[in-house]
Order: sequence, then structure tokens, then C-alpha cells
Amino acid sequence: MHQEGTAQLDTSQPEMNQTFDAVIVGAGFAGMYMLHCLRKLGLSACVFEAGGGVGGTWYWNRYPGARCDVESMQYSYSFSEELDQEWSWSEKYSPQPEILSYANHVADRFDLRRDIQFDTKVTTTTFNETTKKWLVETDRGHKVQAQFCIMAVGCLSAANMPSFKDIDKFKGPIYHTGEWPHDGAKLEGLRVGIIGTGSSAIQSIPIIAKQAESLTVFQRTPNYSIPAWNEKLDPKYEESVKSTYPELRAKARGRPAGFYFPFNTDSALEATPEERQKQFEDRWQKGGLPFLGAYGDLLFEQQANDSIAEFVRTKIRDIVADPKTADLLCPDNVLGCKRLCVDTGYYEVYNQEHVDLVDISEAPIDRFTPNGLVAGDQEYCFDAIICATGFAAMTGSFDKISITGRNGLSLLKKWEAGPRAYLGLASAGFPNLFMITGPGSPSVLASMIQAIEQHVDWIVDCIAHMRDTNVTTIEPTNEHEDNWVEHVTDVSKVSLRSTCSSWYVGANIPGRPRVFMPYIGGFPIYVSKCNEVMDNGLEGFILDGDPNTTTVPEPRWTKRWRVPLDMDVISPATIAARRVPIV
Ligand code: N01
Repeated sequence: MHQEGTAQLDTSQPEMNQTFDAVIVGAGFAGMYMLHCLRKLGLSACVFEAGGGVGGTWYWNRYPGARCDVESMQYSYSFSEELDQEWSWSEKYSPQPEILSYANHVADRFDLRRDIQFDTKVTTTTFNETTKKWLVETDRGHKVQAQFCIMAVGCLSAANMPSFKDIDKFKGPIYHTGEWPHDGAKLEGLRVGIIGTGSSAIQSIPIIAKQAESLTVFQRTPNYSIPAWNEKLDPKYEESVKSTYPELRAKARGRPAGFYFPFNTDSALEATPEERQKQFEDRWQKGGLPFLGAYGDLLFEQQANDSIAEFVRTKIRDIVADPKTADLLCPDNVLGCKRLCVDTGYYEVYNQEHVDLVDISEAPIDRFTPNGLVAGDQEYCFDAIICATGFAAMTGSFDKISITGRNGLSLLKKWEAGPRAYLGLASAGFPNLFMITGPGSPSVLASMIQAIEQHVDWIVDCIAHMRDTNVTTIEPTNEHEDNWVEHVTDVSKVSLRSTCSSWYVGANIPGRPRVFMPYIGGFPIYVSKCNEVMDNGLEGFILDGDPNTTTVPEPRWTKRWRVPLDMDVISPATIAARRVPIV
């Protein structure tokens, strides 16, 4: 292992067989922080990034209206108190350009760019059993070797472009929200069609409606959306948060979703209809994801969920003037089953004359034509079409890379029936391949940046520990991996979240296995499990390929996450009573 810090990639000879301690795939928030931490540990690392800049999801998702749905003051790294203090957000929910500026600021402030190869896609990564190193190859001819291969590829990064028949016949431009052109899309005065009504569509539709001459929305399944009530960030609020930032971060870590907001652990079913109405109305007026924290049992008890779902349907009917359109917009599935959307003026947009909603639940899009598309035997004519059709979530970015572990085992093949990873951190048969926010970890059910930081810190401690104890390789046992995968599935069944066709279960893409991919048991419980595994000498991992090496000396914790459970929210009593509000 290199001890002398960074060794930069020699870009003048891209095919040179250089060796690093670690290769990191992706320079989003995960890859950037990983690089920073590995450098501090004295390891050499090289990052490959497909995009032309840092930021990952926030580099690609430049569609109009893109912004975070976790409050800005919490949607940021927490590892540097100086960074926390020096950065200022301008709005309650940051818009994409500002989050991207933040990512760029971090890259500059911590001097990260010199170890990142932009515009470079990793194509294959293969474990060599003799050298115990990964050979990582890119579409630009790099062939580098590394002891560790760290996948920081993002959970929602592989855009899902459905294979619509004759899509290439359409004469106008076709955009995907997740791969929006960097110089923007000119939609002013055009007839625009948009396919999909998930978060990306719901954020962009009100803005595109302002630009387009006409906007037609093709909806397969309606979604619940809660108003953001976004606003300029009050400097006094910012100051008060900054004066106690570490306390806020600590409180956030103790919460099920890794971010802090007021929860009510009472049961919706035990409240009177009047109390429920008041609670829901108060939450609606505050807006955003905390709406789901109105009661503790909303995602466990169908009747409790019915009450909040009906509240939102009533809101939709109040907002949307045309009853037929309002009816189409009213979902009838579990609220929060699919990721709850957060909007600014979404339902209101359907009161505008030039905005139409087309229900394609019964008659799907049949084909594209030179002038538009056909659905339900009707041709709709457009100048531009937008696919807001989401992502091959959680595993899509892994699938794009040919990853081969021990004995020629392909990750794609291994995950054919659904992803298998121990703690969402590593997969049996793939030594020293770590995944940041991989399937089986809280990832998308937690505030992403906190989930990323916790994973990176755990991996860094693990690597430091391996170095201290002269361990060369680490990989999970099949047994522990199987148990964890089973546990992830079992826990998901406790929640109503497992009941609908969402991207959490891969149901948005035909042919994908239906497996609940993220860990739903809550962020602090998951963190405690990761700590326990480390404390027990990396329990469940095989070290140096020897299954009998089950214990290692006392780990040297440098980055251990302390997650005092917020006992008002997650306690044995609230868990037993199924009253843990999850967002
Ligand atoms: O994608 P989605 P998204 N024909 O999968 C429809 C995060 N995010 O990009 O529901 C017709 O949610 C599909 O229909 P259905 C957030 O976690 C966060 O909007 O499968 N329609 C659905 O309506 C979010 O959940 C923010 O029946 C087709 C839509 O396309 C996740 O990213 C903002 C179709 C896809 O919705 C994904 O959101 C944006 C087809 N063949 C995204 N295929 C924040 O606010 C798909 N659809 C932080």
C-alpha cells in the first residue's frame, strides 16, 4: 500500500499500467468525500468520472426546477465545521445550480480535482486473484490497478429511457430530465409533451408550462405531492443554525431518515378526525417531506395511511378546477409508498388553459411518429418531447460496468435476481470492492449526503484497520450477506412501502427483479449495526480469503459515527408499537 499520499494519474500516457491504492468510480458527493478521506489516510487514489465536472446527480439533473427536497441547511456535508460555517444557501430548498456550485466549491477548497479524470467512463473492473488487485479500464484507454475499488456511482444516476417504438422517427428534440443539456433546452413557444409524473416531472412541469406554448403531460400513475413553500433563507435562521450546527447534525443522525424535523409518534388511528385534520393541515402548511411525520403509524397501518391519503386527495380536488382532471391526478395507492414528491405549484398548473393531462394508464404510449407520439389511438403533435421517466435505481450504474470478481464471477450475473450486498457495503466474491450507499443500505431512504458520509467513514476506518493489521483483502461471507439481504426484505415487509410498484422495488422498469432495495429499518439502527460489525472484528467479513480468520485486533476507530437514538422517535417502545415515522 502507498504510504506517501497521493500519486497522480499520468494523463500523458493514459494506457500506462499505473497502480494506486484505490480507484474511485464517480465524483459526486460520495466520490469526492471518499477521495478527501483516503488522501488524509495517506493513500493514493484516482477518481474516474463520466461527467465533465463534479457533482454527480446534481451535475446531470439540470432540468428546470430541479432542487433538493431536504432543507438546504441539512443537505450538505457535515465533515468540516469550517465548510459548514463558510457556505451560505440562499433558499430553504436549494436549486440545482447552487448545489452544483457547492460541489465545485468543495472540490476547489479541498483541492480534489487533481486526482479526478473527468469525461471518463469506467468500462470494466476485474479482480486479479494473483496480484489481489483490481484492474480498472476506461473508455479512454486507462488501465490502472488498485488494491481497492470503490463504487461511488450514485443510486439514481442511470437514466431510464424506455424503448418506445419508433422513438428515432420523431423530428424534434427528445430530452431526458436526468440528462438535461448543459446549455439548456429551448422550450419557449413550443408545443411540449412530457412523459412521467414523478419528482422530476412534478418539479419541472410548472416551469416548463411558463415557457411552452402548450404542455401535455402523459401520466401512467398519479403521485402525491406536497407543497414545498420554498422561500429565501432567512439570515437569522441561518445564523441560529450555524451557531449550533454540530448539535443539529447530531440530532439529524439520530433520526430515521438522517435529517431532523419535528415528528409526532402518536397514532393517527387513535386521534379523532378533527385532531387528524388539524395535524395534517398544519403539516401541509409547513410543507415538504415532514408532512409524513404527522403520525408515527402512517407507513405501517393501512387505515392510518388512508386518512392522510384522503386529506391530500381533498387538497388536489380543492386546487384543480376541472373535476375530471382532479380525479386523474388523485392517486389511490399508499401515500409515501412511492417517494413522496415536493412541489411548487404543481397541481395549480392544471388550471392553465394550455396545460393538458393525458391518462395513459389504460392505453400506454404506442409509438413515436415524426410529429409526436401515439397513445390510445390518438396522435399528439409536439415540437419537443421530455422523458421524465426516472432511473434504473440503485443498481443501474453498476450494471453499466463489467465488474468481475473471484473465479470470473460477474456482478451483473450475481445480481440477476436482485442485488446482494452485505450492509449495502460489499458483495461476496468481490474482495476489496466497496459500494457507497449500495443496495441494502438506507441510501435513498435517508438524507443522501449523511448516508454517504457514514459509509465513507466506515470504509475508511475499515481500510485503516486493514492496514494496521496487515490484511490485504476483505469480502463478506455468503452466509452474512444472505442473512442481511433476507433481513432487508423482512424489514421492508413491515412497512406499507413494500406494497406498491415503485422504483424502490425496481418496478418502474419492465423485466427488473422485484426486490425492495434500500434498508428501511432507519438510519440510526443501521449505523449501530455497522458499528457493531466493526466492533466485533469485522464480523461477517472474510479477511485475506481465509474464512477462519474471523477476528482481528481491536479496531482503531477514527471516524466512528455516534448515533444516540432519539428516544422520542426511535425507542424499543415506538418500534414495537410500529410508530416510527419514516420519510
Ligand atoms: O423518476 P420516477 P423521477 N411510459 O421514477 C413514468 C429523486 N428525485 O426522475 O409511476 C409512461 O419517480 C413513471 O410512471 P409509473 C427522487 O428520489 C428527487 O421523477 O412508473 N410513463 C413515473 O411517473 C425520485 O423519486 C428530486 O407508472 C413512464 C415517471 O415516469 C427519484 O429521483 C427530484 C414510463 C418516472 O418517475 C426519481 O424521480 C427529482 C413509460 N414507459 C428526482 N416509464 C428531489 O426533489 C416511466 N414512466 C430531490
